[in-house]
Amino acid sequence: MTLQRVETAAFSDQKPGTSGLRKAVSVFQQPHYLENFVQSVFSTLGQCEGQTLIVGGDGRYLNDQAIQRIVSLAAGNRFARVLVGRHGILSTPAASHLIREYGACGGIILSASHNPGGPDGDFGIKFNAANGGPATEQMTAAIHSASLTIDHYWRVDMPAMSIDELATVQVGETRVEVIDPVAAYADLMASLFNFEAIAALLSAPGFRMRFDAMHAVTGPYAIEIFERRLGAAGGTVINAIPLPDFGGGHPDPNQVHAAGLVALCSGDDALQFGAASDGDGDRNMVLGENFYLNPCDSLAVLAANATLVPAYADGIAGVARSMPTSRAVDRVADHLGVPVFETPTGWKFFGNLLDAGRITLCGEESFGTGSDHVREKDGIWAVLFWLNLIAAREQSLAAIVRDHWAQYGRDYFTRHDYEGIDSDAAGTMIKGLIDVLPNLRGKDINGLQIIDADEFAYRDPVDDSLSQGQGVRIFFNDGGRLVVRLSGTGTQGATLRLYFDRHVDGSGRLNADPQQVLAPLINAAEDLLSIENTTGLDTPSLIT
Ligand code: VG1
Ligand code: CO
Repeated sequence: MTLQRVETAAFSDQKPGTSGLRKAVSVFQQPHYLENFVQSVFSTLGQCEGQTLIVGGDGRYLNDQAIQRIVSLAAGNRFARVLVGRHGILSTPAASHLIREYGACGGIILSASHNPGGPDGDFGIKFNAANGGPATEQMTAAIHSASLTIDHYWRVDMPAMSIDELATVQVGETRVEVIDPVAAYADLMASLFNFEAIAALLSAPGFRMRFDAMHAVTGPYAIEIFERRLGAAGGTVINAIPLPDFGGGHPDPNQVHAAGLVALCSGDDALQFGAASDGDGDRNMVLGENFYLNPCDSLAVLAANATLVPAYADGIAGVARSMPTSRAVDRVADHLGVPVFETPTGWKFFGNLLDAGRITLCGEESFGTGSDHVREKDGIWAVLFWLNLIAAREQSLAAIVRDHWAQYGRDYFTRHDYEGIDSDAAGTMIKGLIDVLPNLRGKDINGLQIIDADEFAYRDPVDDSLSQGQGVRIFFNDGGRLVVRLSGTGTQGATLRLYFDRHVDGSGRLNADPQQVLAPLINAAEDLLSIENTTGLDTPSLIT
């Protein structure tokens, strides 16, 4: 095995988005494309000698090959130790945990998360730093600038190694260990939740649940945790085998892409509990019997009930939510007398707050919830949290949420996505909106009045860094809010995201359809943005 210096030319399109570098598989198949980016990560880290690196992915197409190439690059950059998940598998939260557990300087997670996989789908590379969390904005910018000037990378010429059995192999100066991807994570979960109470719930007559792994990474984790350790009946975990193309599906746990699970939780024979996760295991959708739980409400209810879970029995230090997430959790924080932080979209913005002990729980409207147990959102963790609450409160999921609304009121929320639209048209629309922001205050639209409008900027209270241009917020006189931003995770054209929320207090209408309650705001958005004209779409591609 020899150390090689390989000459290369920079690519101009390796700027990471909201969550890593995400591109069509064909883009990653260009010679040197993957190597350039990974070397840019290692060069940004600086000193790799003597360090430990964690590597794994969600099992999608290219995962195996990419792991071989990353091991060879890690050896070329003289890492002391590389830990690889068996079969190349590591969920995003499990990788975050391993980085922390092994004192690694970081980890590479191969995933395009909820984007479809397969040869015609997407691939992605995320780098998480030593705290276990996504690289900060500053580090991401440094990686991008390294990718623009790279002219060589280092690798060790090695035969393909087997990653299907636990083993240790020496590659140059680097010890490569294939490890169990599930065990440490399952142990962590057992240390946080009341497994005895959850096991009793799962075996109680009249409680039936399914966990839909969507043929993505959580299958092996869910089988170990729900079926083996908690004793749920065989078959509780469905679509449990990770497949390179996710069985042709779209591993995004929402009402549209997990429609099969929604059907199982609907009707006369509905299950009492359903849950799903995404490609890389960091998202969650949780359903009750004939009851859809909005992720914004989920975060609020978890915060309000946290002390019922052993890990949070002493209370929570604070909470954070991404800006587009509804303000439901803010009401809980006020009630508890703990701080609430509003951050830009993307988990990287929670890391400093978690590291500094300023928050314990955080979440995003995009089916992401998490805590200080790792530095990523965590799908299975959220499901266990809910099961723990249902067991502790001896109430159904719907009853818990309805009690919550009765106390705090309900923050009706919906997100409308317009996918695959023309990037230039989308950019022009957003720019046009930003230009008129100063004139919007006081304007009447469709029976509503705008009381405030701004472009969201965030100053990190820990390191004082400033992140600007993080989406437009428009506040209305009925307490409603419209948020407008473009997605940073798509790979084709642009995706316009519109987020609507409005609070109704506890004595008001609590069980209405969010689309109806929010219709005045939705109509105001059409008036303000001429969405149909700009996007060419007369209805959203996706409504959550
Ligand atoms: C989306 C979500 C965001 C989430 C990100 C990564 O980003 O809106 O809340 O953090 O995906 O999630 P964007 O820029 O497309 O809106 V995942 O599960 O891809 O790691
Ligand atoms: Co994900």
